[in-house]
Amino acid sequence: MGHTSLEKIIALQKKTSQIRNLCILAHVDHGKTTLADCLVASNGIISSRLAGKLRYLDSREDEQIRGITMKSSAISLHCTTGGNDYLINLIDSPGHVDFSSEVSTAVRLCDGAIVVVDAVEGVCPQTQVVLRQAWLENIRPVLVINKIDRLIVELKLTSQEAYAHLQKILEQVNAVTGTLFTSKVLEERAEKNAEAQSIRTENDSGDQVYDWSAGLEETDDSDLYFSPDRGNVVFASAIDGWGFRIHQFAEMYSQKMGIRFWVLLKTLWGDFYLNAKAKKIMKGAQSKGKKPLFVQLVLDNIWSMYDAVVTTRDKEKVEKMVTSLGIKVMPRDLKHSDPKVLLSAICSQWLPVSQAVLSMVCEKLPSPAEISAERVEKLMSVGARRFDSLPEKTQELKKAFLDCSADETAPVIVFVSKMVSVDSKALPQNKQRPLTQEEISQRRELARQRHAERQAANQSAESPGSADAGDALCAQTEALSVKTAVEEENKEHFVAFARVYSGVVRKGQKVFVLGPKYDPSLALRVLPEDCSVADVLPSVPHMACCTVDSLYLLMGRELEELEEVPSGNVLGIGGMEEFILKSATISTSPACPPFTPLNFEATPIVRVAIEPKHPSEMPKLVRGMRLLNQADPCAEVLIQETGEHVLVTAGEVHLQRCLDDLRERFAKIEISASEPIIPFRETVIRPPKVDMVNEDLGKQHKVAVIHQVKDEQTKYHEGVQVDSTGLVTLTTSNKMATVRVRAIPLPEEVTRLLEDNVELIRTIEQFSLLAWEGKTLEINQKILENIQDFKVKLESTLQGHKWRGAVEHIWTFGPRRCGPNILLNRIEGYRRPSVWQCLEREKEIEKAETTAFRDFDNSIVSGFQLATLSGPMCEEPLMGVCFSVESWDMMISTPLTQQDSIVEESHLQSQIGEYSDVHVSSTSSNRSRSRAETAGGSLDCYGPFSGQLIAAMKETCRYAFQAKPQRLMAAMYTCEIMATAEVLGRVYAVLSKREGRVLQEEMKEGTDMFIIKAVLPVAESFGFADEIRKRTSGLASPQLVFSHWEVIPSDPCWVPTTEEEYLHFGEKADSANQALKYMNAVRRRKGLYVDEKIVEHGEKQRTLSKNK
Ligand SMILES: Nc1nc2c(ncn2[C@@H]2O[C@H](COP(=O)(O)OP(=O)(O)OP(=O)(O)O)[C@@H](O)[C@H]2O)c(=O)[nH]1
Ligand SMILES: [Mg+2]
Repeated sequence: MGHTSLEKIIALQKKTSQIRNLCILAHVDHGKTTLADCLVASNGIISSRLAGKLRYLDSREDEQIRGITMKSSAISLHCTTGGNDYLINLIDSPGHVDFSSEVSTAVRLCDGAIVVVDAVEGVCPQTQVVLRQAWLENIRPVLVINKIDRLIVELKLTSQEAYAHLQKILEQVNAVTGTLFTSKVLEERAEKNAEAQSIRTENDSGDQVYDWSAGLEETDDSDLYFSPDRGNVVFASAIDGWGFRIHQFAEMYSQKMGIRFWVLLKTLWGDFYLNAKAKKIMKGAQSKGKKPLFVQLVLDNIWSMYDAVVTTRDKEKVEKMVTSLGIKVMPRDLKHSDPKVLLSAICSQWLPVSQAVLSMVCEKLPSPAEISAERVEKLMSVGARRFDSLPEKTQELKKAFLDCSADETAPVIVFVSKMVSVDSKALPQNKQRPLTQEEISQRRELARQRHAERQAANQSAESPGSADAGDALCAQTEALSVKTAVEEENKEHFVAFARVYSGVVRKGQKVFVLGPKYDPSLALRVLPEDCSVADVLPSVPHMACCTVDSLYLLMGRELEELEEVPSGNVLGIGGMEEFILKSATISTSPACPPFTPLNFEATPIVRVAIEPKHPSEMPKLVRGMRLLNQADPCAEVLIQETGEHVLVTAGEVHLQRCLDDLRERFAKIEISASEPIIPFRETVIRPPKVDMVNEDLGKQHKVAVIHQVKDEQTKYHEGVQVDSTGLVTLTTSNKMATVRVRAIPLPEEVTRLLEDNVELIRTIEQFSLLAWEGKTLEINQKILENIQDFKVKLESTLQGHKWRGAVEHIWTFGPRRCGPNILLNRIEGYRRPSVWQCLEREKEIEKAETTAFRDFDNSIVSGFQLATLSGPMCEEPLMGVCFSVESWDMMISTPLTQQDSIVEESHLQSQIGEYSDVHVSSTSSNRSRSRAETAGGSLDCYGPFSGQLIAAMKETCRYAFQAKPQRLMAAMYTCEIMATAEVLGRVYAVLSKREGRVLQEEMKEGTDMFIIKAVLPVAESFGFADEIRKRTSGLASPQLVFSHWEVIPSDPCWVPTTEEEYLHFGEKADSANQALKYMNAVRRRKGLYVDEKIVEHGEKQRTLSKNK
């Protein structure tokens, strides 16, 4: 097929029903980019001989060198199937975990996905992740089982074995989708049941039995599963250029054998065989030991082709096959020394993979116009907000989404999922276009004229001097223009990677750019009714007006300029870098809500501090980092309090790419990056029952430890008391308030629960904060149920005497009001609105008690937030700690007795002198007095009272923390390593050297591979993948995914105390203490005091042997 013209694509862009927006998703290295190559080659953009070798969409140099994709890139293709023309907007995504955020940005813009699975490796961790991502975005997947050639050439399976193997893979993939589907149906079912129950409970008190499976039976799942007879599975070998659906074979054999097409289609995949005598298709191939139809009619053909071409290289047989298939093969391919060349020359004509995949895509994936109402609501309702709580005008836009109309009147809605930085050279306006025939002849004419003039001038040879001067002038102006061109080139250009959901975007059009935090209800209140972008408008937070500079068609490595793009298409928008940081919504209507944030699967966890080699280049670095932040969906750039510039990335490979980008593209300076900064968490645990040599610890010993703590503490602060149970009492500097706090370790399940529900906690806290101001937040019913669920789970895990009623008494969570630590209100008599008040909407929300305590409630919360943000061990955040406030007293002054009044200034009188302790349960008159006077207290020499309270609370928490056995927690990765039996030992050696722990080892069915699941501390992970690859000669390559935090068992503050411990560890106990090592490393990095002895013995060193 020839190169598709731009005009053709522009024409197709207008036919919404003939557009398919799709992405290719898979585990790393399963052949996405190779498959994309085949599809690209079908449009004549690259030669079909190079398809699979070029990896055209991997346009970055490092992508080519490393052989992995690092960013998603789009290309528009044209295809014809079933007599219709289609426009395919294809996005190739990376499979490496470090770049999974790029997958999220791609999936958002699509309606369908091609999921590629390697026929040998089967379903891998990332395959599951991408299937889940596709599911979460409500896009429809189709399956390509790739690399089938490996089954023949590498594993040397027979066609029958291969069939069994393929069946297993299909089952695995369907099992993953099945789990996603059932969990969703059950959820919906539960929702319905809950509604029904609330109605029923009013008139019926009998026991209800709910049939949970009922939902599954009712719901139609036929579209969901992959099955060759439904036409959503392609079997392929992208590298050899072939691929097919069973449709193709069914068609072929129905003509050949005279069996009806649909009968063949239903029986080609499955337990059916051909009874040659009876000329019938029968069931039960397996039990009767017959060859299934799929093996006989499909696989055997392919197997014998490979056998003839690759294995036996039987020329005659090949020629026979070629003629029987009616294919033309060039003589140079026939003679080529590499049989693979001949093979792909034959196969790509016999069963072209591009045709199989493209026809499946056009048939099975929805067009943009078929967007479901459910997906629209999901895209429009941000976080916890209920769709029907959005302003009316916003809800009306749902129709525009569903219509997907390209009418003049339709509002423009565009979503930008990421910003791509492009070289200015790649922009179409700066590119040299191939000249048309006319232009070429024009230029030739001009050159001829010029030449003739010059010759005429030379001949007359009047004044050679003046001609020189003219030349010099020319050279000068040329140099000038070159300079400006260079400057222009250095400027970084960003193109927004986007999709139009409604309306038509035009060049020069004015639009609103809405940031992710934009609130349409707020804007609609501020803006005049029916305003448009062209009007002069008051400023609204997170909204900007701008003009669309340029529109591009994304063509892999190239961009083509467009004048307008109608609804349903993927496009690039230029000139938005000033307005959009990473993602945004563009619309002509201010009622448009920002789209829900992208689902990012990867947690950025690897941090490094960055410095320019030459300090004077700091401004360039700052600018470079800003650009990097904009260009990468997942990288984070921070400036720490210490002034360090910190880059946070998803993993080692991602880090490397970001550093390369900074060096070569964004900052263009030499930079040096620190060793990765490894995050830790600090926690407390229950007092251990045994000591380091596994001896039982007596009570006495524990007391000794606590006394030790107490001794240390009294050195730091005079107002601190620690009792033997770890209850810390601290009084503010002005002696006006005293708090008593105890730190309690949270059970592990609770910590996990808190971590998993960060979003819910955020919503809960947001509700409480708004309620404090007297406002309410409309929360989605489903989220309310989740909150209720979360509460019930917390109650069931916080069991036992110590935790009685704890859930009701939760004051807040921290740090940042959503972390995995809890502040408990155990103050007798102090009642504050519960954090769960969002659940008690129907009941009247308790009126907040207006007392002094209420006024300073916030200070206690802030103190707790600060304490949990950085712990006393090495200023890392806390995790899994509960701070229980046992009492909180505020002292107020009573009028001074005469004999004590020596103070001149009257307003000071109220603060110095006799204080009486007013407990919380004091009378109301006392309370009001305390309010007035504590407010007066803000004038004392210790600074504002609320500030003192914050500091006091923070210190109390820190001491309370230190009064318990403290531990560090390390971040852990999980990894799955696939390795053959020979290299298994080496993989284990590397794992154990790096303190990894193997969780599971199993044999992959049908292969000789082992899958090892292991956990590994992040701190030990740098260089791990490389080391494994080296030690196993590249046979195993792990991917590391952040999984959880784990307590490091050794105590960093441990010193030997018992006799046995002295015996075992020696007086200094300087044998390796992993936790201490980590802690000191962090402290050193942060410039904190490190308790290390540099000189152990002051006396002069003796050389023992000589002195003897
Ligand atoms: N034997 C065989 N190898 C293949 C096939 N398709 C791709 N490969 C090889 O698999 C490797 C990975 O291919 P890519 O296309 O880069 O894989 P990818 O899925 O794009 O990888 P990422 O983008 O990094 O996730 C390359 O070495 C390809 O040559 C196939 O059908 N058969
Ligand atoms: Mg790739």
